[in-house]
Amino acid sequence: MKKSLLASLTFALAAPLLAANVHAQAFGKAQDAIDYREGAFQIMKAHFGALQPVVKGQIPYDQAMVLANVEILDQVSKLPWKAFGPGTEGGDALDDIWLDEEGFKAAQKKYLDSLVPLTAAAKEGNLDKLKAAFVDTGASCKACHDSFRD
Ligand code: ASC
Repeated sequence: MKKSLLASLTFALAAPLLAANVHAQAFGKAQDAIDYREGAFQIMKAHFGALQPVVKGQIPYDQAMVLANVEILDQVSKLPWKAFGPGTEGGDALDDIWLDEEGFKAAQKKYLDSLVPLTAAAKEGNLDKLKAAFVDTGASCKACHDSFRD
């Protein structure tokens, strides 16, 4: 009993250090984290941007093309956030990301939530819904950039 309590306490104290260690392993240097998140954002930009001529009616609507882009956007959108760990300030990131963690989390959530109707519209093949969802996702990108990107 005493031994297991000690073990639990040791684990409770060590867990944050283990988590920090996992983070350090994922990104050996701060610049690796910056490169990783910027790479993810570039991919997101390319696949969100691919929808723009569709919603503007500049190219014919092609459901398979839209869905392929939205699915990549959806997957890659999971990636950049863990690369904003402590000590990874830099790039275009404003310090407010680390000073206002809750605000940054809320902005991430707003963006990720906006992908749900975007994905639904892409799957349904509904261009009107796609247009509306595209505007909402773009607004959430811009809102986060206005607050947290230089
Ligand atoms: C894009 C892109 C962004 C957003 C933003 C929307 O295509 O690269 O950062 O849309 O401009 O307002």
